[in-house]
Order: sequence, then C-alpha cells, then structure tokens
Amino acid sequence: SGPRWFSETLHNGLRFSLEASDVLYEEKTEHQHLALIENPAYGRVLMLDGVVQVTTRDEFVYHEMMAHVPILAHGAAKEVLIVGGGDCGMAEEALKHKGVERLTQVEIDASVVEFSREHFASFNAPVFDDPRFDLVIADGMKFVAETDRRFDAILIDSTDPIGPGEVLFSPEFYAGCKRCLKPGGVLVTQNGVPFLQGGELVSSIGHFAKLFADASAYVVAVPTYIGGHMSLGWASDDGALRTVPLETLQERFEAAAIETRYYTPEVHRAAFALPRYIGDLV
Ligand code: AG3
Repeated sequence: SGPRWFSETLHNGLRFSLEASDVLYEEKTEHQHLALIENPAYGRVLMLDGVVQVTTRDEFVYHEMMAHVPILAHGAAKEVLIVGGGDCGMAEEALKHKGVERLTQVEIDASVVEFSREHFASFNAPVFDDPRFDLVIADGMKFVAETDRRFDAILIDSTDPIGPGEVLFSPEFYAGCKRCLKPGGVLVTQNGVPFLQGGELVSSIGHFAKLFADASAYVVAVPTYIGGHMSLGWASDDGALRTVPLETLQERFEAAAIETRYYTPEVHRAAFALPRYIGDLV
C-alpha cells in the first residue's frame, strides 16, 4: 500500500498531489467534501472539494496580504467584514489591528468553522477569545444584499468559483458588497492564479469596473496555490487607497505594532506592480 496521496484537480491537465503522512479527518458536510491531512512539506492541510484551502506552513502568506493591505491602505478601518474564511486565519490577521472595533465574518458552513477551531488552533485560537469577533453563519450573497451594517473593508476569502463559492464571483454579489461599503471603503477578493485561471480575474475586474471608480488587483506568491502569483482583486471608490505612499504605510504599520512574516510596507507597494501578463488582464 504505502502512503495515501491526495490530489488537487482544480486545473485542467494538472494534478497537484500531497502525500498524507496522516489522514486526520475526512467528511462530506452538508455543503462540501472536507479532508484534513498531515503533509511533510506543508504541515496540516485542509482541502475542500479537492482543492487546497489552507496549510499551517504557508497560511500567513495569503492571510497577511489579504488582511493587512486593505486595512493599512484604508488607515482607519473600524468595521471589517470577511465573507467565507471558515478556517478563521483571515479573521486572526484582521483582529491584530487594534483599531478594528468589530470583525464580522459571514461563513456559510458552520462545520468548517467548528472543525478549524479544533484543528487550526495554532493560528486561529485568538479569534475565539476576541469579543470583537462576530461570526454569522449565513449565505454571504444574502447578507450583503440585506444587511443594514456598513463596513470600511470587505475581504472575500472564498473558494474558487465552483460549488458554494461560485456566487461570490457574480456581479450581483459585488453590487451587494458595494452597497454595504462605507464611503472610502475597500473591497478585496480572492481571484485565483491568473496564469491558470486568467478568465476569473478578467471577469471580476470587469464587474468591479462597472461598480467602482477604481478597479484593479495586486499579487501574492502563495506556495500552496500552484501556478505562480495569486491575484487579489481590489475595488474602491477612493482611488487614492491603491496608491498610498510608502512613508504613510510605514507610519501606519509601525503604529499598528503588528508582527508579520510576509507583509512589509515595501511588499505592500510592490504587490500592485503587476507582471505584464497579469496587468494585461486587469
Ligand atoms: N481560500 C482561497 C483558496 C483558493 C485556492 N485556489 C487556487 N489554488 N487556485 C483559502 C481560504 C483560506 N482562508
């Protein structure tokens, strides 16, 4: 027999396989198939519907860049919304900002949160003791269409646009996000790996451009998400947020007194410089 291998089959003609030195959990929840394995290179790995979502080794890369970039660019975010993000690694990064008064997370699958609380405490434990953490188990699409709440920053920590995550890439959903952003607010979205999923970025940016004064993307190299840079979509009615000067970011970052392993103000600025094949899609 030998060790069991788990394959990600997200991309056509490609298979990203991870050896499971241990299978910690496997279940079909009400919403999706969930697998938790131990892998020699990445540590503990969560896969949803056969797609790698989070690993203990590299979660900081994606979570830091998706939380700190919009929050520090905004400069005074008090109300932050995360849609998705069931492993709560994004919430953990966002809550590192003392200026954030409430972190609302709308996740459709309660079992992913429960599960992650148990198995990913190494990074998400602080979230569950934080009185500012407001977890709502609900459909994100419905939430943004109906809530009376308004947010300074909205972070869409979705899966890929297959299964329950698909609506989170629709023009209706983005319009809902716009509806519940405060003036000067910013929306960031998980937009896949452009080298392999370019259409996803083109589509989201196209929708943003119809709704927001400023629509763009920035990049981050996530070791687990194969295919080169991952793109994070960026939308705001305040174009100045995307070009906040380095010195301002340095001051804010210093004042925030947050420890990071990927994010620096320099990396923040550089992330908006798009390699040409990605810039051509934006
Ligand atoms: N959510 C983004 C997973 C996207 C994977 N896509 C890909 N490899 N193309 C991750 C959840 C982390 N909180």
